[in-house]
Amino acid sequence: MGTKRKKLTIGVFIALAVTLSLLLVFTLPIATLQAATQDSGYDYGDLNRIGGITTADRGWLNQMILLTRAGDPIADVNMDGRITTADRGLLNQIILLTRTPVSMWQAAYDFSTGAGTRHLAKSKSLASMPTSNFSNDSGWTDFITQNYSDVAAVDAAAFTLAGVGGNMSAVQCRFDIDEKPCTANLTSMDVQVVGNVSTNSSTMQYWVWNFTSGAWVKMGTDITIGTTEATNTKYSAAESWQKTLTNYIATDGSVYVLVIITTTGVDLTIDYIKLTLETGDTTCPYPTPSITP
Ligand SMILES: [Ca+2]
Ligand SMILES: [Ca+2]
Repeated sequence: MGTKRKKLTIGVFIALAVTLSLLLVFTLPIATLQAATQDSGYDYGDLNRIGGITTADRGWLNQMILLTRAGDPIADVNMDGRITTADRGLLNQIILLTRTPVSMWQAAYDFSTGAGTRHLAKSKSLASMPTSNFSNDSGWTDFITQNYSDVAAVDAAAFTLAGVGGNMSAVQCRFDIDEKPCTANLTSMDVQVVGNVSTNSSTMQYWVWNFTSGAWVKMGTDITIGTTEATNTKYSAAESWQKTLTNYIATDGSVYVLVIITTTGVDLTIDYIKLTLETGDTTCPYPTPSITP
């Protein structure tokens, strides 16, 4: 009887171990994957994101057209990569139920899964605006494992580049994206930095490398940043870039983003940094996220 019970116990133990192993095998890779394109849960035109598209959304769209409300890629109802009165025409049709809204899909890239061969971040104190991305520029310091962890999430850990008198503090990232095959159908590219600096009323700028012109292109207007941590996001759809994102996404899926504090001699602290893409193309999303190389 004692042997039987022992066998039973061993059997239960083995079953538990197998179940746990299977759980680990199937859950761990997902948890460590870079985010792939996912349904945002909202349609283009649902500006206030409360589900359903009504005249309240049109009120917000009018404010975005008049630039009295910050632009948002969800307002790009006709998915042409910018926010204009043309979007209002389509929004009216959706409100009148003569047009079916389109789901907005999103892919977010950050360093929550660490770095990759092409998925990298570097920092530098700049004497002047760089004329190339870091693959053709010297003096950039590679992030170490701890630095990637620092900028991986909004939390107590953050990366700080100490200011150097007369120089601009900068961080440059190369994100490795999966959406290259449907670049033509991306409606927006968004850069978000959660961070702060050592001197109030400093100026921060976001730039994205244009592979066609071989130059950095500024995303949006200057951002005023201070010593209190804040979230600052810029959207290409709010900047009239239109659907020219193919200029900013290399054949291998690389996107270079440059964050600069143009006020000199200032410490730059980044708690979190993220690149997000939006699309209405349901063939664009990758059902199975691929591991960032
Ligand atoms: Ca539009
Ligand atoms: Ca952090």
